[in-house]
Amino acid sequence: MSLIKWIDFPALGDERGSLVALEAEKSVPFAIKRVYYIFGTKTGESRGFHAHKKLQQVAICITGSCRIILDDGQQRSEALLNSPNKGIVIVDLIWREMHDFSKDCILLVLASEHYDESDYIRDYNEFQEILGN
Ligand code: T46
Repeated sequence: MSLIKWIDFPALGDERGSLVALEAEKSVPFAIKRVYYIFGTKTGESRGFHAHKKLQQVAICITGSCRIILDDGQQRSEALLNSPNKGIVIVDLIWREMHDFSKDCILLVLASEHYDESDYIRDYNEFQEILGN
């Protein structure tokens, strides 16, 4: 089964253009404690390569595109993020990698916890050990 779980955010469009609303504990399935965005990623650079012990996130590519790989230690799934109307849910203990950022990519991320470096698992072997694999 794919690890990719999408959330559709309807565009509230009218003749002026589009608007998307992100509501904590409604369309976003947790209370949002932090928002960050990744932009200006250089051509050929990849990001991520870590998992989190306890963090829920929703990532939305509001402009441009990038490819994301999610890995639960048993299987890997991949998705193209290229729509401001679609978010991908990333739960605890999922290894993530982001590749192929377009020049104009802005990746917006909503997070359930404040930034905490001790929550990161940045070594893939340690990730597998934590999972008991
Ligand atoms: C994730 C993926 C999708 C902070 O100081 N505060 C923050 O809230 C964040 C997210 C990062 N930082 C610092 C830590 C590093 O010195 O910013 C620097 C770059 O972070 P990192 O190398 O972790 O960036 P990515 O793109 O590899 O990963 C980020 C998130 O950190 C991570 O939680 O799931 O995006």
